[in-house]
Amino acid sequence: MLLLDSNLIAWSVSPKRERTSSRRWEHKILRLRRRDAAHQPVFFSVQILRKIAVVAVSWVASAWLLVATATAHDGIVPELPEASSPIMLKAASDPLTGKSEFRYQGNNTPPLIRVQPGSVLNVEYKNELAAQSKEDCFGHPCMQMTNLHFHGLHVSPNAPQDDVLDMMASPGETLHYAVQIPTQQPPGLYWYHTHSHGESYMQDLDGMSGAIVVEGIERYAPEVRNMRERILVLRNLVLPADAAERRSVMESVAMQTTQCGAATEKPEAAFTVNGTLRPKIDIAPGESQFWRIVNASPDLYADLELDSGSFEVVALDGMPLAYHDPSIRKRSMSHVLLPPAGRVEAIVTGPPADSHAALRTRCFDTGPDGDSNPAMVLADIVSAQAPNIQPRPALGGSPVYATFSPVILKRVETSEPQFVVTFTEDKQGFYINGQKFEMNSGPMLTVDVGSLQHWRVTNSTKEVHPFHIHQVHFLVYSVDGKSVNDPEWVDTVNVPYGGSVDLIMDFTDPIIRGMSLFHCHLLKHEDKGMMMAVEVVQ
Ligand SMILES: [Cu+2]
Repeated sequence: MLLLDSNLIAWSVSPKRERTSSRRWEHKILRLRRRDAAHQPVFFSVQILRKIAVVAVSWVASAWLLVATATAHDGIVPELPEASSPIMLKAASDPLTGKSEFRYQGNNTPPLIRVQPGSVLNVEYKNELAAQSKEDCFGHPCMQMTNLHFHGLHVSPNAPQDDVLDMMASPGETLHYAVQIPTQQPPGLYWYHTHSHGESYMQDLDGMSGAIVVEGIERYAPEVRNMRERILVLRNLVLPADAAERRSVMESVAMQTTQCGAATEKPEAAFTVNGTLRPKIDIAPGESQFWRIVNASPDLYADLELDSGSFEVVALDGMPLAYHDPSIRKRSMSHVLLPPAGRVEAIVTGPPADSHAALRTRCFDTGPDGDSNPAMVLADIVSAQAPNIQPRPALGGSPVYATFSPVILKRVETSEPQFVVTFTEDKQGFYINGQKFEMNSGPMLTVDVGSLQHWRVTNSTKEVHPFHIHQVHFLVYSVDGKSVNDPEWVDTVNVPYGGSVDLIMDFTDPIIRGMSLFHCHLLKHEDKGMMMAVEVVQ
């Protein structure tokens, strides 16, 4: 079981305050909607502006394509700017395209945030988005509200920590986060992204996301200390509307043009890696590198594969494989499925020089009602000189292990589910157990702190949905009623269409008390209602 420090338990907020604050949030929506109604001429001019913006965007896309193509010829994947607490991050609108973006130290590349377990992550997050959005969120101009979610961190769901219900900034407002990273936080790759219900998709698509590394994975996989580390953030490049440009982008990533899986719609996006289309990753023949990959796409699955061999996986969704079982240090995987929000951390070995290897995503079958998710190349692997690596400093202390007794796990697995999540959808929206999330929705259920629970997630639709819950990891031990060979602790899992997954939810951590949200991580579905809250109580 976990060793817990009671000093870390803080920031408890009563459910009553949550609801009051949610109402405050609704007032903000009303205020914004009224503003639209009161200023119809302004709204009209936004429509015109949007048309101008489309022309401008198309021009920018062409210009960008040239840059991207140039990148594909010369470009090694860019390294990301780094940030550590305290961090001043801004949300801003690109004046030309109207797209939302993060700004950090005057740059619009979202930084990689590094945190130490046991430290406080202070982020001042200022909403400087244009008051009137040029972007469309499901038939309305986007509301331009924003906040941050610290995906996967085992931290309090209450303000000023990982709270996406109470903490919401309108343009001009600033949020002050003070996130207490537990000393026993599994070290690994996490990520931050905005979580404003109704516009999460658009903001994430615009690139409002970034990687978080909780330091100390060397405690579980000592060999990675001496390896070159690569942080790779996958995002979408929406395919241009112009047929020739569209074809050009598709060809540049060798995108599959035949139908992939049961989905019949055309592909809508290509993957970028650290903001570039098909960059090169340099590695010396035989060199081992430590790749830490986050799928920050709002809707694409990455079924990652290397031409040159397997991934020696050390961690999934930030969770070292050894964390729950010290006997497992790493696992060799020929391909790794990352649903939107998923992460993998793996050792990759450089292929022989001039072997023309690539990092690819395979075709992923999203189901007859799903979006096209074709195979494509993410990055080329090119030969480099062996680098001179300075080993990273080792963090003091020995690794924390959270091992549950196999007898207890078996008992939970074989019990009837304590809660069943059923995903459904129709033309009006997306539902969990027949309900659509609203900001004033109370919790759908209450669970006790200290419990392990058997949850079943059933997908009654004809497309896949990735299930995610804030603040906790869960063990995926059964898919479509069949036991999984190598059960894994993750925070996001694909639920097959017409199928189900059985999970052991870990609510044992007393830090996590309050309202935890669970939702589909296809963010359009979340925005359209496929989200609910569980209240974790003492
Ligand atoms: Cu979904």
